[in-house]
Amino acid sequence: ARKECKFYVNASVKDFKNSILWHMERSLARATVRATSRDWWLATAMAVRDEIMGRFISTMSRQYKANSKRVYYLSLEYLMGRLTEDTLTNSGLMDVAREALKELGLDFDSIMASEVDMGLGNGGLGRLAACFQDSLATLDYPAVGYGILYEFGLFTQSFEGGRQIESPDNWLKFGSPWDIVRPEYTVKVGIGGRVEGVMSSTGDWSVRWIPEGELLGVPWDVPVVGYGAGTVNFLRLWESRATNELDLNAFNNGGYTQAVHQKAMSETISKVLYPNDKTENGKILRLMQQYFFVTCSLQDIIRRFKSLNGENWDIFADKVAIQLNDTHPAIAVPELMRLLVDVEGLGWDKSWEICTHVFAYTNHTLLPEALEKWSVPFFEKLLPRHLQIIYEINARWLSYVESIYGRDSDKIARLSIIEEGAPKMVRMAYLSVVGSHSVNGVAELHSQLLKESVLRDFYQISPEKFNNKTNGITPRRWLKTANEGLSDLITKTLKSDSWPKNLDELKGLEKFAEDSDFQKKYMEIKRENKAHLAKIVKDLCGVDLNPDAIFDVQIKRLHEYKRQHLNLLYILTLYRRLLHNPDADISPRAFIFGAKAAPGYDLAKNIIWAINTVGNVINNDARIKGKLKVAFIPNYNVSLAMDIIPAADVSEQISTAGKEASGTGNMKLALNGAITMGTLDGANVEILEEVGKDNVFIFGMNVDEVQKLKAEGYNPWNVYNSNENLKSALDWLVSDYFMPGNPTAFEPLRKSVLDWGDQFMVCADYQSYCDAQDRLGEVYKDKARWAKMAILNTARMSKFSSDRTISEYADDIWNLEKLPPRE
Ligand code: 26W
Repeated sequence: ARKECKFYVNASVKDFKNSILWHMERSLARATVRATSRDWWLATAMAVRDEIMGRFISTMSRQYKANSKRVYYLSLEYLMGRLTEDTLTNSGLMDVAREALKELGLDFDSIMASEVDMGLGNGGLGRLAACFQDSLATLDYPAVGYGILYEFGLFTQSFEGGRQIESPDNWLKFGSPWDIVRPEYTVKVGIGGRVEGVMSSTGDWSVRWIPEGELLGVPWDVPVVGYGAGTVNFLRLWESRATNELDLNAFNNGGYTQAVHQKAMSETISKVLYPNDKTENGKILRLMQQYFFVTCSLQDIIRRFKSLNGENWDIFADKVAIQLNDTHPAIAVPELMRLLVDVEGLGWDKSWEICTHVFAYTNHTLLPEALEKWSVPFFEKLLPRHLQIIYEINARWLSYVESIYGRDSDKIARLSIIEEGAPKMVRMAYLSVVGSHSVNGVAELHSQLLKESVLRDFYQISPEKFNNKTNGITPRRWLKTANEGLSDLITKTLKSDSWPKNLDELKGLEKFAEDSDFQKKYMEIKRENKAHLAKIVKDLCGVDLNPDAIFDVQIKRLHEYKRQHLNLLYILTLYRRLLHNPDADISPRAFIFGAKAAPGYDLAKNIIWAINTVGNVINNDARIKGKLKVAFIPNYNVSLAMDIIPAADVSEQISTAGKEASGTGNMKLALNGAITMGTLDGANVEILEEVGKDNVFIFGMNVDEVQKLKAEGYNPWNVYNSNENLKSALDWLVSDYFMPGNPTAFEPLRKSVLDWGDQFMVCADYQSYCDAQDRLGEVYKDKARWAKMAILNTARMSKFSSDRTISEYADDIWNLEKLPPRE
């Protein structure tokens, strides 16, 4: 049965236990009697690390010797979560580690819980990057993920009086056993200054950037162990440091404080992850972060290329593929041009040819406010040479446009990389499209809409660039590690343990969907997971959840387009119904939320406050006999997701159609047997295709209907005035029933869906949503039917393995070969 994993690490429990004890003494200088949970976790992590280092080194030397093409994934975010448990799963050491800790008299789960999440991302985009690293290594693709080693990850969320409070996530305070520093690969980064023309020895004029300041990028590597441990790739995360030269100069001139200040400034660059997951706020430090990690990564790529291939630039694109994770690394296009033209001395045309063969761009959002633009004056100040290069790219691009359409000034203005205005802006998405050979969206619907809306003019000129790569998730973390109970049942039922690497095997569960014995086992595991989550919720929220209630889960960033407030309106409607008739025969429900709001996003914060406040009243209302509960779990992150997802019955995916590019939580939840309550948006459309219409609840307007209603002139007041339940729910929210003495507290929420035009059509979809929720409540009463639906969801999710997604990227975009270890 271990056939698929012939490279699994072999260690005996006895050796592993000794290794933990060895590290406790030699690495941590701790007597076991005094060791804390964290010490035990650290010693365990070090013991695992020892076992995989050999694989890490042999993967690197194998890839080096083969001089194989590599893909370099450039992402400003990696939302990795905890690393130890996942590494245990993938290396095959999970059982050994469990047993070893047990023999030491320790509880595995609580020891593992001592690890702080590596939360270097906001949400979907960062988590996708993490799932992709897992699949790349599992499939034996040569790959490096480049990013920033933020000292502070996404803020920690807590609630005070139901309102969100942010505090810094000092995750690296005590270091991490998974980060390996590589000072020998430190690179220099210029900033500011001016551009100069210089005469070369052959008499040619060339241009040079004379930066005003310089700092250093120091790489930290995080090993990425593939499932089966045949391949161990790595993430290379850059930390910014001040250069010593700079310090010394200022010091000699008597400017000690100035020198220290400079140093602090340089080290600020990698200090903190920006917590906005949609609206770009145009902070110059963020542009500096983008440039910093891009130049470090490109210099590293070029160093590696040259060490193997010298100056044979003709084969650069045969050895290097670079994926741009959204526009955040788009500055890579002019930076690679600068490195090739100014530093390596290649001609413009040749350099441009290389660029467009190497780069590919993934778009993750259609929301106009999330499309990055940087002001030209910023560029002038920070990256004067890059601005010149961007102008040159644009001039050549627009003359090409003109060669197609003639002097159509409207067309030219629409296609220009530079947006006219005061100030002028650089459109990073356009720069990415022009500089890449591939542009992809992240679900079928999203890719289609990209071609029809934001990138329409570009699609008309270069249709061959455009393609779709529907997102995926790694089944190792999101099923095997997160849901052990279900994983064991699957392995026993299929009589195979290779499904984590070959998720299509799950289809084999279909024939058990109506088997009452299997249903019973499947639902028992779900119930155990719910009981486990109920404990966590009790602990974190003080709310008692009944494991027999429907666990209805909405976990994702808080955003108006995701419509957590639509969910709240249904909760209010149900609550009112129960107050009118406390004996109503409804399936008891627990609504569970997890969501962080961007610190500056006032309406999102108002929605959090409203859910907490309404929830508090409901949870303490004895009249409804515990039939309704609301829990908002604070500080939603990857680790909490791993506890919540296996316990979910219902997955809320209720964005306004056309707004959610894909979603990936929808995939994780369905894989774990939660039934989707969703709109026809993003990957929900494809989930419906896979599971069939009987195994999902679809409601609301589709994209065409949304567009049509907008065009006709949508007025939420008309819905409000004609829908008694909606009117009551919205009015109730601003009465003093929920907020005695402060009835206007949730006025912003109410206004957003009435006075301010209801941009996300909450009112328009309200009735359809309530109807679907009521239907779901009825279906849940039929236990066998529900079990069948849940099982079929698990059985039919194999399309959404990130292994499938990564194989498609490798074949269609990167032209990348696997490099497996020899048997
Ligand atoms: C500039 C500020 C900013 C920061 C992050 C703008 C946009 C972003 C991301 C693109 C937001 C994001 O995470 N998008 C999500 O990407 C997921 C992975 O493809 C998709 O599943 C989600 O639908 C999409 O919202």
